[in-house]
Amino acid sequence: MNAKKLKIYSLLILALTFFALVTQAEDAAQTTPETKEQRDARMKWWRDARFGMFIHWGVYSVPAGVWNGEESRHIGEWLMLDYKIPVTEYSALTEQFNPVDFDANKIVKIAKDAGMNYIVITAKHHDGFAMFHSKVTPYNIYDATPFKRDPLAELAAACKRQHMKLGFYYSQAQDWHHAGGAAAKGGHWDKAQDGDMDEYLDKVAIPQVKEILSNYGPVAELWFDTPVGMTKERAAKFLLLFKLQPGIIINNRLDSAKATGDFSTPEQKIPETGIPGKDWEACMTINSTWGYKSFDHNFKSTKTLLQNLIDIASKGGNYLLNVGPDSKGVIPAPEVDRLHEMGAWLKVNGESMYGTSASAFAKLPFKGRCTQRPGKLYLHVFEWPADGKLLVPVSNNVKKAYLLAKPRKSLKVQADPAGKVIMLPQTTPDPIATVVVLEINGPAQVTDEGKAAPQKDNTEKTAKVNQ
Ligand code: JFZ
Repeated sequence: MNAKKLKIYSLLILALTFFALVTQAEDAAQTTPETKEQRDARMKWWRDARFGMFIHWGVYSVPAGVWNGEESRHIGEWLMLDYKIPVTEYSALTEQFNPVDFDANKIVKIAKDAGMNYIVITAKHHDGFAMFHSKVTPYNIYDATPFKRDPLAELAAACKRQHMKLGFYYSQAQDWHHAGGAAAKGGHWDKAQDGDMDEYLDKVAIPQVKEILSNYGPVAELWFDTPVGMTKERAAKFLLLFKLQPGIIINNRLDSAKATGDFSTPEQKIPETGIPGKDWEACMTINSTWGYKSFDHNFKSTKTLLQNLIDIASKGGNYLLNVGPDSKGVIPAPEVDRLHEMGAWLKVNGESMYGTSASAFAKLPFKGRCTQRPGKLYLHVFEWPADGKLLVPVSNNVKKAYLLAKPRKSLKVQADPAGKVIMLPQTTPDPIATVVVLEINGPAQVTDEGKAAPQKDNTEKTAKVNQ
């Protein structure tokens, strides 16, 4: 062997060893389970964030819930399935979809103003229409509409500029446009939809998820949905993509067993006692639809929305509140107004929401909720007590008490066998929720008044039996 050959061989061996080491490291990265500390670090921003904006926006904003002159009673984004609209007929709506008033900076500002800390937008819903410039299929907002812009790219840029976290909703299994996509409730209604689901996943869903994880900067959260037919094997192919976004947070709707993901997704409801030991995010509509419906004016009041947020926070969850931009790309004014009012409350009272943990109490002797952080209890009073006294069921030593809106004015506190009684000002400071802060020493020592209802029912039953 001459010197030149030797050099080539040793270089080759060196290269092979390097390659082997790299692949080994990659395998290890995939298989090593995350430690609790690593998971806590990854989830930190999300747990602190508390409040996010869900955006359901797609070509369904054009018909806006109306088909053949009939007003759909179901959610707007399901119009294609509800009316079994043929694929070509529905696709033709794209010609009318020209959301020229879409302003990503404005939307991010609305979210910021509302006190929201992240945005999750539909990258593709069940109608199969991609709201981004996809190279995978021409059925996307850039190629198939006169708009010729990529709203997700614009939103990603605006989020970066305004320091807002951005996540994407992607309907991975249900797709009523592409062959092989699944359809819930009765299955396909158009031959164009028939095909092999695995082929659909390999050729459409997986490559598109790869696109949204590759081309839009940091992706904070991925929100999968309706995992029809999503076996463990099929879900596993998606899991491989997540290494494109280290730190990404995934909801629990990727596989049909809900075996993967970081958080649970109660929808349109707040679990009675939260979901103990789990991270969760309640997603809710602001009126009665996710996707825009021109005639849905059933907007929840600011009071309901804020009390929902407080209720969720008191149970340790996040609130993902939905807005539905119209076919011009604009969030309807009544929705913006409500978000603005929520933001005004949060500007004063945000300390009682962001980064706090669930209530110290199983029940409260007043109408309201509680959140806490070390050394502080936040009492959210929904109904101002007529006698001006607020009983907080703790036996701790109290450092001070005050309204979060007026931190410099201390309130008097009296000891009581049932806890501590805070003397409130006579007039109701905030008709929606007044936050009273009680600073205490050490963790809350809860009195019976704040513990789960004693077996009152049982006693009554026993009493009856004894009679
Ligand atoms: C899904 C979608 O079908 C709907 O259009 C919307 O995007 C919503 C956020 O999610 O609907 C669901 C999904 C899950 C349940 C109910 C409706 N669920 O688990 O009860």
